[in-house]
Amino acid sequence: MSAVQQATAGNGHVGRAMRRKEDPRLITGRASYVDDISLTGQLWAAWVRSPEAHARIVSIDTSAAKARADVVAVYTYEDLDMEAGLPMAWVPPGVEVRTPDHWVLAKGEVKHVGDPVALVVGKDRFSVVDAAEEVFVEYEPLPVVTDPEAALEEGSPLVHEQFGTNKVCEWSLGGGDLDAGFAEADVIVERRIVNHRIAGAAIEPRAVLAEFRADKLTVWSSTQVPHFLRLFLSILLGISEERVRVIAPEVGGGFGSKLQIYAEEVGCAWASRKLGRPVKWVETRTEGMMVTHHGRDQIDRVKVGVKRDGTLTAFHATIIADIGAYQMLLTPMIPPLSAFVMCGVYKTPAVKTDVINVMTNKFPTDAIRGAGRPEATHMIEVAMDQVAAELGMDPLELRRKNFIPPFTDGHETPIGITYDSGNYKAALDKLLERFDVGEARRQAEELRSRGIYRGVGFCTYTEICGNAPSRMVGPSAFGLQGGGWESGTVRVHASGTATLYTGTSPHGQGHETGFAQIVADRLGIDPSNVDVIHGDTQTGPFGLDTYGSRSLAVGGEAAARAANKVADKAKAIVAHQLEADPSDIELRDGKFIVRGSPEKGMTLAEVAGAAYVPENLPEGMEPGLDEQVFYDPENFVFPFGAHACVVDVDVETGKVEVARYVAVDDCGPAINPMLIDGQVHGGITHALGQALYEQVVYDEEGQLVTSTFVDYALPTAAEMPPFETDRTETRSPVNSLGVKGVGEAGTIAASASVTNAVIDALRPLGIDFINMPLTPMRIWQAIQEAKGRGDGPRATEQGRALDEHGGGAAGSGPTSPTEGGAL
Ligand code: MCN
Repeated sequence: MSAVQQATAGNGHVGRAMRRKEDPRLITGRASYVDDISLTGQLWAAWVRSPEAHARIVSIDTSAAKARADVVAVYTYEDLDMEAGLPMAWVPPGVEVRTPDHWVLAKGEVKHVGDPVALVVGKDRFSVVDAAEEVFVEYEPLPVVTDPEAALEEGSPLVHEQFGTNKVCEWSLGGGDLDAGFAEADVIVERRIVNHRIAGAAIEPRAVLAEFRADKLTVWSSTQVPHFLRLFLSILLGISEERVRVIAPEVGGGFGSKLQIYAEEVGCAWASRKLGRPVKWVETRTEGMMVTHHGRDQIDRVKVGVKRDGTLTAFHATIIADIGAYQMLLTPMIPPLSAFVMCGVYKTPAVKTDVINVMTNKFPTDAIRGAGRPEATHMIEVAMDQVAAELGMDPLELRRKNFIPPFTDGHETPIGITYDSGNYKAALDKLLERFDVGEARRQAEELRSRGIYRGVGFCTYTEICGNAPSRMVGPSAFGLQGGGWESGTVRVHASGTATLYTGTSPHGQGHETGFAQIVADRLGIDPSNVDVIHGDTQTGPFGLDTYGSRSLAVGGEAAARAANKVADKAKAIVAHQLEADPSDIELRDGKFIVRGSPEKGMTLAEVAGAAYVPENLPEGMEPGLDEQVFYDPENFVFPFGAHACVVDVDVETGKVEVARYVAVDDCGPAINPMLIDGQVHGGITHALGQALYEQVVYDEEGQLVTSTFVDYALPTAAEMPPFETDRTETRSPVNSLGVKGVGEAGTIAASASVTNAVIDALRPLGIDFINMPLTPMRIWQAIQEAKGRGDGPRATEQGRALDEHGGGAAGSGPTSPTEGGAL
């Protein structure tokens, strides 16, 4: 029986748009976040943070703070008895990565605004903050560098003097003959594409509560990676791993920003052991903007070679990544992740990515939703529209001409990455069934005659997720100091209900529902009778947590395999009890039956009864109904899709409104279409937020300008258009579920489609290219500059090529105060 048949044979829960099991407690306020937990004798932590972006610490006077009755202790670097600083987990073979020490409290110098200088622990949440203000630090300011290109220049201020350079490392991945590809090209298009710095901005701020009691450390943290955190707490604090327990209770979003080992987590655990009392810290929003890792921040140069007929011949991307002042868990590894999908969905014969990681006096970057793939897709897909305009070709025609033809069992790209399965044409065809591009273009023309500048943009993408095959990412291959497997344990209780322990750690994705559907179908029970336990290192086996849209393709598959093992044992028990052959037992309508005799069968409850009251089990069979699987995939999975965006640009104010957004994504067979829709909605919102509103801005002195949600313009539901979503379903050959990830897909596709739409709207005004963020100010300035050049409204080549195409309805968007960078 195939995996699909097996999945549906139970009760057909897989594929159903079931409502999320976790939602009732979340929406009725009964869920428990870290800040909801308090312990007897609990103390509070506050951090004294550097107001300077780069300075030598001349002196720290803690006496006034220590003298306060409400303060229990004040610590500086000298008090820390830790052998090592915060971890960085990427050591690529053959590449030197300059990695500075990154202590929990600054040692001698501060390197960015917010660098922690002292830790104050006291009795009360608020007075400890007052006490932190009574720690007096004298700084000797040092020269600051915030521009990554300037940081690479000879004579630039150095973030870490000892390296003699701000360059962290150079890393490349390519394949095919790039020189020949460009020599063969009739047209070469080059663009400097800025992918600006953004924040994760989860609604629940980070929080940690640490308790060291009876030689055991328990840490509650708002983290995506409880298993990693336990390992590193054990290493950094020298506490044997079995005596460290990390619990990620309810986590209110992470978007990559909680895939980290933070100073505050290690510092609170350390202080709790030192003081013998629980220590708690809850981030303020300003701290969140300042010292929770950022993402993107790249200057990308793309060079595309193409023949006059639209055949791509070569693609070269050079990434200058501003990774900030230190290297956190995966910081220098994120820009290289772009390289894995730099071929996009196209047959381009020669593709190369060169990455230069650069340090500046800003907070470090690391994984934010998509982590490298939104940047790559933005480069490729914005460049495709630029190429189309240069050739006077319909951008969709250009894409179709270069699509990799459909494949079901592997396509090797010139860079040596093998995509699992793909049908890019089918996704685009489905998009165009829902989105009448001719009509959209006609409407745009008509609106333009009334002074409304409407643009239509597309993105066809693939991405890489489901990380990861350990042999492909591990220490001797890509250099990640870890594996990519996942664990799943299915425990059937005596009454016939089940618990799944998963090593993934969801923080909004809905695993409790989707994973329950998978297990339920394999055991013939209802998903409401499958409890999914996650985020507690003590309850289940070691796991590798949630990020990189890996959970379903790796953790869901582990759960499925564990449930299959339970089902196999159940079948053996049923066969024995009913005197049939195990191969004749099948699961149908919630019962393990003898094939052809539906009246002869046992429910899971009956099987569990037999397994736990083992007077009649097959010879040699152990009692119990409990199975565990560690699953390491053979390959990554490569979701894909096609998105269309319609925008209206107000040329008087520069404000962009997204009028329509249509997304067709392919993440293999849906486990739960409602979960997928939620993920796609959130993902698109994330990218529209980056493209139109959000930007982390530092001034030239390295001061953070955007430290609140007043300055950092996070979109709300009110700014988003109604999303129209659809799917194609192309099975992945990698796992038995056939599934691919979807948690980041929307974010990966949407910044390019909206940028292309805005450029399409602005072309008649003489603007052929503009970088994100597409804020009113930036667009207005571009329009004024075009006017200054004397570029009046005009029909572009691209406009003419698309004359037969057309539009949608109107939406809305906020103005954003954030600006920065040149066009
Ligand atoms: N799914 C499905 N059928 C498929 C594919 C996926 O039903 N064929 C469901 C899965 O069962 C799961 C959800 O879609 O419930 C996402 O699955 P997957 O793509 O495996 O992604 P992960 O669960 O690993 O989530 C990680 C991903 C990342 S990397 C970021 S960042 C992100 C995201 O998910 N952060 C989020 N989605 C988020 N959603 C919320 N609410 N909050 C965040 O912080």
